[in-house]
Amino acid sequence: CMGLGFGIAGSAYAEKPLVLGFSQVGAESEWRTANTASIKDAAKQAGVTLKFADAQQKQENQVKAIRSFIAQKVDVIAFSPVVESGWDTVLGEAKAAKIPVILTDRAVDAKDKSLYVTFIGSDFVEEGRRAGRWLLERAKSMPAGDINIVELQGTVGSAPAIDRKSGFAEIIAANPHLKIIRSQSGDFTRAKGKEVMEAFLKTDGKKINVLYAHNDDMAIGAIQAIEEAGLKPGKDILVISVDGVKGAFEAMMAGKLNVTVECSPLLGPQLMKVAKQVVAGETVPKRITTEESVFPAEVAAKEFPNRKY
Ligand code: GZL
Repeated sequence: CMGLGFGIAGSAYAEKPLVLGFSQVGAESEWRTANTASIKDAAKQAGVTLKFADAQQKQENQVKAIRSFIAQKVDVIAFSPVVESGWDTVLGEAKAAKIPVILTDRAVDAKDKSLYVTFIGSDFVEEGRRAGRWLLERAKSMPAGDINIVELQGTVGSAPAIDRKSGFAEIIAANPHLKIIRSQSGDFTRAKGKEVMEAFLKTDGKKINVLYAHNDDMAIGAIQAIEEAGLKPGKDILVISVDGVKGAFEAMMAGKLNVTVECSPLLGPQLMKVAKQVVAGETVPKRITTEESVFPAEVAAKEFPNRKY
């Protein structure tokens, strides 16, 4: 009795593959490209039909993509919101269409928590605290007097930029000599990170002791600017960043970056597992936090062969 989903052995019921609509921020950094690869590979492994849209870091493109997933009646929607706010309307449309939404990587500031089923991602405030704790410790062996810090922020309004800034500031407040003298967004890209660091060097060059960059790509861009200004990154100006991408390990092995705080982009497998649980009507935790560590330059060479992104 083919087609009835049971009967002769071997005609096992072919489960209809789950259809997942994913709206990605863009392709702005090494982290992002690794995150995209993880999601696409995991979908293939899990037999999930993935509809993938790249928003080129524009919120309106993410809203359009989510609306198109709703129109296509996908089983589940997932996305990494480029900024925290402005999602309530479109998430309300997904809820009205009875399509569950999973947040990955970045959070939204929606008051109504029923607009999404769960948020899978890092604790960005803790990442900022880890960067701050490294500097607090390092400051103990630096010359007395003020330690001037310049900060390259991530995309304005994004959860990682807001949270990495606040976590870092919270920790360094313990040492009044640690002063953030300039802070500006480099939009998480190498190009912008270099451009903003050039401006910092022009106005405050010799005074700068430390750079805190919210991601490795901006740090790598800034390292080029520091070298072009005739200074030694990692020595004349300490460089602290976040993500832990291969480029950061290469910079640390070259002595140009002092520490990177890991932020794992490998969220694909967890996303597919949770998407299947959600569609199967299972309850999942409202918040799933990725486990991460900190990699100072001293361990870079040993750790590098283990890196997956
Ligand atoms: C963090 C992620 C950030 C990375 C950047 O989870 O949202 O966006 O730190 C990326 O590299 O561009």
